[in-house]
Order: sequence, then structure tokens, then C-alpha cells
Amino acid sequence: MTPSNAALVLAALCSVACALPHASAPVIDDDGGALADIIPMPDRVDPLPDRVDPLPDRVVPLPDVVIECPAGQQRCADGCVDVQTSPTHCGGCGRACASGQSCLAGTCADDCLAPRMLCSGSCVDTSTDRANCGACGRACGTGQSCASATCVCPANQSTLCPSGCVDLRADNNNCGSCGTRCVGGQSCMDSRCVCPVNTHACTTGCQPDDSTMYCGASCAMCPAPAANGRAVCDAGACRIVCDPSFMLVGNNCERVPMNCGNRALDAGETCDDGNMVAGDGCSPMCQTEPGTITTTCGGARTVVPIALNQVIRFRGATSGMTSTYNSCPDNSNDRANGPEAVFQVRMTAAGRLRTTITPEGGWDIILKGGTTCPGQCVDRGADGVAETAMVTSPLPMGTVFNLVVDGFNNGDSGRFTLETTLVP
Ligand SMILES: [Ca+2]
Ligand SMILES: [Ca+2]
Ligand SMILES: [Ca+2]
Repeated sequence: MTPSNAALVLAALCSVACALPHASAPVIDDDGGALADIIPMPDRVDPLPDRVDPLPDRVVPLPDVVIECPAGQQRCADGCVDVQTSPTHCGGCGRACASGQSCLAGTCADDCLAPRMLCSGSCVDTSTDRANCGACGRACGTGQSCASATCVCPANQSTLCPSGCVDLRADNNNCGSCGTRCVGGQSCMDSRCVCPVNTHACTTGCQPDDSTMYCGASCAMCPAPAANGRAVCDAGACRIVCDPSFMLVGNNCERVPMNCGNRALDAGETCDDGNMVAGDGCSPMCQTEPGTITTTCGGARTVVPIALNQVIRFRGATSGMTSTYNSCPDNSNDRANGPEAVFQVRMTAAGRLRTTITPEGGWDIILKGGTTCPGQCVDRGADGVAETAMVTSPLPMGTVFNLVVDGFNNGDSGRFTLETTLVP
């Protein structure tokens, strides 16, 4: 047999013998030698166990697993702690506070002992602490301090308003009382809202005292003349100032008459008392002022002052007046039936009055005069004739003297001029 044939035979043998479990037939190597390492197969196969051992009940944690602490705490060696308050881990693990100390907000601090109190985690002295004055949580107002456990304002801002300590005497937002605000340019002085010097309060704010738009306490607008002058606000009152050579008549500025003040009754003048003064019965325009000529001695009137040697002239009329005094004892007929025009003068010096009345036209004019009304009568008894009378003996300074122009008959009335002079 050739080697290749022998291999074929072995292959054929093994295809039968090697498939048997207990075969012990020799295995021939390729080189023809006998095989020495034949391993016997076990006689039987162990069955699989019927059950599986359970896993242990607990799991041993892996070393890199971290146990979380509750919020606000952190893990130290002995567990989770709040390092804000822990006396043994104050501010961090292992930082122990000394004896007699507590941990507050992560810092070791001496224990809070009376009279100090622990308020919201802070040890405070309630006798002086502004946020806890006298008791925890009792906060002082703005500007207040805590003294002896009481909230107090400074001496110069002694009132506590909602906005804080204020000086009611000088606080523009709390003037005189809490919440009273000074507005419109006002400021608080002595507990009152006042405007700056030389201004006054209006609804439009502080206005200049000389403002003609807001004059006086009433803040009125001053009327201006149509021409030849201007409105002014003077000491809180409206006034009209006329241009030179113009005088105020009513609310208008009118040109001053050329001859007013020369003591003569010139054209356009109803009086001339020798001056340019108003309020004395004859205006600076030489016009008789209201109340100077009246129909009786009583009632409101302008009493004309007369100085020594002053000459006063008035032009008037009895026409339209009433007839009250109808007796003239000096007249042979004792009549004075016409209406009267009455003047009163006040003597600014002692002396005697000399008075002349002259009728315009031919009516019978009668003059009466005296310190009582209507006084003594003078009548020369002729139509169209002037009457003149003079007080016989000097009268004292301050005497008020009545001058009455009357007419003899019922119909005797008309225009006249009156001239009176005070002489020594
Ligand atoms: Ca004149
Ligand atoms: Ca005058
Ligand atoms: Ca009469």
C-alpha cells in the first residue's frame, strides 16, 4: 500500500470508528507513528442545575456615587449640614465655632445675650437699632433714629410725615402740615407757603407785585386808558398814570386845560380853586367834583377846604335842585321860594369868609350863609344883581361854613358863579 492509499484507508476507518463514543482505536499520524494523547471522554454529562441562585438583596454603592443633600445644605463628613447655621461647620465643613458662639449666616458670632435680641437671624440692640427699635421688626421712619428703644426724629426735623422726618416750618412738601405742598414758585417759611419777595400768589403762580395782569391779592387785570396814559399796579391797587399834560378824568387821560389853576373861571372850567389838587371839590381839570354842590346841607358831600387868602370859584346852577329853605328874614317879603344849591367849606385857618354870588341872567338870587344851615339871608332884592356877604367877626380854624344859593320867587333859578375868599 502506498502512503496515500494508507491515508485513505485510515480515513475510511475513522469515518466509522471515530464516531463511536467509546472507541479506543489507535489514531495514526500522518507520519505513521502511534498517537499517545488520547483523552477519554467522560462517561456522563452532568445535568444543569434545576435552579438559579438569586442575586443578593443589596447593592454595594459604587465609590463615585454622591448622595445629594437637601437644598441649602451641604455634605460634610458627618452628614448634610447647613453651614449657615451649623456651629460645627460654620461657613464650611469642619469650621467649628468656639464656645459661647453661634453660627449666624455662616459666621461664628458671640451668642446673642440680653439686652441684645435675635431678630430675623441678627443679634441687635433694640434700644438703638433702627430696624428693630424697641422690638423686633419695629422699624423707624425715614430720617428717624432709635434712641432708648424709641424712634425719634432730629430736633430740626421734628415731625414724622409719611415721607420721613421733616421741618413743617420750612419743608416745601410738608408746609405747616404733612402733605401740604408749596406750588407755583412758593416756598415754605414759618409753616406757610409764601411767594418770593416782591411777588404775590395767584392761581397762575407767584406774580410780580407790579404786574398789571395780576394786580393785588385779587390778581385783577388793571384797565388801561384808551390813550395818553397807562395802567399801573401800585401797592396792590390798579391805577392809571397819565402822560405829562394829561389828567385822569374817569378812566381816561384828558389834556389839562390851559388855564386851570389860575383862580379864574375860564372856558371849559366849572371851578378853579387855584390848585391842581383833586378831592378838594375842584378837580385838576377844573371840574366840580361830585358831591361838591348838593341840594341840602345834609348827606354825603365834598367839603371844600379853604386856606387863608385862597380864592375859590365855582360855576353852578340851582336849576333842577329842590326847594327846602324858603325863608329869608332879611328880606322884606321873607321869601326864598326858589330851589337851592348848597356848598360847604372848611376853614383851614381862622378868619372871615367873604362871598359873592353872581346870577347869569336876570333872576333874583339870594345868598344865605352860616355855621348852621341855611344860615342868615342876604338879599338886595333886585333881579340880576350879585349878592355879597362877609362874616363880621373871625371864625376859628376848622369851622365848616354853609353857603346856600337860593332864589326869591318860585321860578327864580338859574346858573350862577360863586366866589369865596378866606381873609384874616
Ligand atoms: Ca381857570
Ligand atoms: Ca382843586
Ligand atoms: Ca328856597
